[in-house]
Amino acid sequence: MRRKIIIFLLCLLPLCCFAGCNRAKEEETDEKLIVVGFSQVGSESDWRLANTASMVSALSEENGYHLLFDNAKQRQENQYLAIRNFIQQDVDYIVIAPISETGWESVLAEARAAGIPVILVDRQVNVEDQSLYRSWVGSDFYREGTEATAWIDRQFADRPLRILHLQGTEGATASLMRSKALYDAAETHPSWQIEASLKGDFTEAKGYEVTRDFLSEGGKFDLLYSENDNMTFGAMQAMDEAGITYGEEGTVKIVSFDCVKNALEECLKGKIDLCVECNPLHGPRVDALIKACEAGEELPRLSYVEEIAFSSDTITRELIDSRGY
Ligand code: GZL
Repeated sequence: MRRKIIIFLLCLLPLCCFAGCNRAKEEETDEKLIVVGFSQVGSESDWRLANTASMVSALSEENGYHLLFDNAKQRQENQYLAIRNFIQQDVDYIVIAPISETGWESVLAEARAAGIPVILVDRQVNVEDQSLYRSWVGSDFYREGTEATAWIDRQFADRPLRILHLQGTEGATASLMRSKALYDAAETHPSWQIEASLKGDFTEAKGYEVTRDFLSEGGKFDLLYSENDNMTFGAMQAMDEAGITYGEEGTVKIVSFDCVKNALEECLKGKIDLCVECNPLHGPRVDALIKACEAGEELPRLSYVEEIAFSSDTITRELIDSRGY
């Protein structure tokens, strides 16, 4: 019996070696892949979908990555869970699109204690200890806001102006800064009256609901300042239902942020008067930051993406067709 067992085992030997080599080869191949855990805010807007697509495309196996992706569904506690899971899996890098600025000290300290570099994209985090993350790439949201208020000033100067303000997710840098730009401009334009600042959470559904309720309570406004395109789409539906016209020929002017494709189409139709771009294509920048880190280079603390604005008289079909999102 022993002899048979030995012969049987000898027959298995090449298979084990192959499997072992094969495993070693896989490990060797896997060793070449940089493992990245990415905690994404959610899928609340067209902008977010474009941001996710850019990150997934850049952090691909072809580019040398093994990506672990988590969608937090707009809940910060889900981001905490995902990051701790990435730490347990001992990933090489953690990338976070933080839903809001506060509440990050503990989980970022855990990543640092585990020796895992953290890169932030899009919104920022408000932490004393700057060593809790290596680098951030995103937009200058306050500049986006001043781009919008400068346009409003050119259109209305010091004429009386009633503004309806739709705010994005509470505590998100994009909302905090776009709101601050509006409030600062209203300070220097006494004839501008912010009728209400309503919380739309960057979603179309909420943008519709809060605008519909404002109108049904007799609210009036001459300009909609909406902190993202999806809330704008919701507000447009509420205005349609209330028989309120908007855009170039309408009674209400619309200023919107993001410049997602559907918003630029509405701008081309003259329905949205100003679209302020917020560039979601962070993937290639994060890829470059990680590769620089791998090469032992010092990372820039902040990297701002380039952005512009389009009005209904500057947008063209060619521009829309030429854009990456
Ligand atoms: C901006 C980003 C915002 C977008 C919204 O960088 O944080 O979140 O403006 C998205 O569309 O939901």
